[in-house]
Amino acid sequence: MARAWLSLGANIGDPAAQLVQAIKRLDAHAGISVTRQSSVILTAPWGNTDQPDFANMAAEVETDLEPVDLLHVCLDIERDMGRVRHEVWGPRLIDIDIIAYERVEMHTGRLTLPHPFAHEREFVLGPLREIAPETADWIVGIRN
Ligand code: PH2
Ligand code: MG
Ligand code: MG
Repeated sequence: MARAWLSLGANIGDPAAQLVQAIKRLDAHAGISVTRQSSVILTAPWGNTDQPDFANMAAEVETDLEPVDLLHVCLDIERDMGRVRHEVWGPRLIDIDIIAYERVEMHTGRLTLPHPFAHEREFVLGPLREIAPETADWIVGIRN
């Protein structure tokens, strides 16, 4: 079993309900158990600022999936929940990003761990600190 930390975000539809739905779907997967959840916070959009505020949260999972397989489950859940990719950093029904997987450091075309921008995004670090402060510190430490 490995521990991993996810960041979830949504800013169209019913963002808080979509976060709940995404957590349920993650936990329903045979290879994933959601073990901790942060509170949900409302955050101003980062990147493309001309879009609605986001609801963001973090979750800790235990999983027997390898990082890339966990990524595919996250992308499948996004797609099943109706997400259509229009633009980078644009509005979204649901976004599920892997922030860290154990203390794995990797960089491939499909996945960079820890998440390449986590250390500069308070909407990721704030919720993560709530449930896994040592992981948040580790990310900030290796990226600075
Ligand atoms: N996600 C983005 C781009 N900008 N801003 C906030 N506040 N929260 C997000 O989750 C977010 C964002 C791309 O994934
Ligand atoms: Mg994202
Ligand atoms: Mg994403």
